[in-house]
Amino acid sequence: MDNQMTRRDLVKSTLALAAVGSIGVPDWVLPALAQGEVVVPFTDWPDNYNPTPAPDRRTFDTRNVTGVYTPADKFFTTQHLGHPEIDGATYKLRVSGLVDKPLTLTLDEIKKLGAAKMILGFECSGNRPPTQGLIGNGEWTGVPLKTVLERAGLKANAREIVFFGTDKGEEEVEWRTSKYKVEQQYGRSLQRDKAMSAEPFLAYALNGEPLTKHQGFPLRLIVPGWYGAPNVKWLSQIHAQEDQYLGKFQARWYRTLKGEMIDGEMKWVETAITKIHLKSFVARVTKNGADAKVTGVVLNDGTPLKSVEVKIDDGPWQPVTMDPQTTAKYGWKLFNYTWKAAAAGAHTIVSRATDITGYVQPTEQELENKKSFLEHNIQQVRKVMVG
Ligand SMILES: Nc1nc2c(c(=O)[nH]1)N[C@H]1C(S)=C(S)[C@@H](COP(=O)(O)O)O[C@H]1N2
Ligand SMILES: [Mo]
Repeated sequence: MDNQMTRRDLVKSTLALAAVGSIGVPDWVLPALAQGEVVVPFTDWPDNYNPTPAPDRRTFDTRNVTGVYTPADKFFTTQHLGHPEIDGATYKLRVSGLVDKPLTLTLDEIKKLGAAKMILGFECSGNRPPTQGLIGNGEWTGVPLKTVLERAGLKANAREIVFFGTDKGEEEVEWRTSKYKVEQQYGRSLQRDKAMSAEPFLAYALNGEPLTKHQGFPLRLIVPGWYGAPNVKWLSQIHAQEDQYLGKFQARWYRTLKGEMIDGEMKWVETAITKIHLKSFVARVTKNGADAKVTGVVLNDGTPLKSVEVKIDDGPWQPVTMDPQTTAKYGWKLFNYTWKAAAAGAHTIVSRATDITGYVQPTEQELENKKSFLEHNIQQVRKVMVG
């Protein structure tokens, strides 16, 4: 499957959708154990692990990873202001602000603009060891954002494109002497060039089915290769403006604080959460006879990989075998490694990925000066107990 949303693909996938509907996306299968195969437990996994810690939160049990399509009811879900219920029949997307032609589009009108498909994964920027459960991957269908923005016609001074969700919440007003709150929507923005680039799209389906309420029904923004925060769910309005958008979730939340030594002095640098930092982790280990099978996940911003390696205890780094079914540019990549003669007892397994620019997933020590927990892509040392 092609990952780029070219006009040709658009036409092709529209036709394919019309012909076969949602058929074609294989069903999810839980990892099956072969005769004699047993799961090797992780001793660093939390005893009280609960994949659904609250009605509006769900993590994906990464130990069950098997392939490309995370089913909707297993896809992680997280949001700040609860789940709005939207009626698809009366839903409208507004495109407003510095545009030649403000638009109001129904869901049907949006669907008629395109049905491009892309296999992609993303994680919440807060996703981290030991469980790494704020991650998912699937086939998304939608309309290139560019198509909608071109239709509205961005004015020359439209420098910032803001995306508002339907979800609202009270925010305390700062710089006021008495406590006071106002209700605001979840909002995120993209700079004009990024918004008009080929890849961001407005998704209305996951794995061939309409988005569920949790995933942002009926429409959400997807920015391929970026962390989850910009993927605005329950999208109700796209607003073009000249000024930078300084809403809470854009300008105050989702920041990384990292120290950099400059001329012997620590400088504190704050950066915005955008592209997914190269990450790999061991997700599952099983044993059959003497040998163990290690399965892991790699996710990044789409930069091609150079290598993925694993290390058992203090042994040498060893190359893994990449799963030939997980090759989509922005999708997660799965890997396997055969751990020969895995002896009974406690062991550690760590993986590290390197991309073609030479960037190597950092060790925990190398990320020591990153003081906030977002973008935590360390080489995760997994602890296991072989029976
Ligand atoms: N409208 C809206 N969109 C949102 C959010 C939100 O709170 N409201 N949370 C963001 C964050 S932080 C993440 S990680 C992803 C999670 O997407 P998912 O629930 O489909 O996994 O949605 C993003 N989009
Ligand atoms: Mo997130």
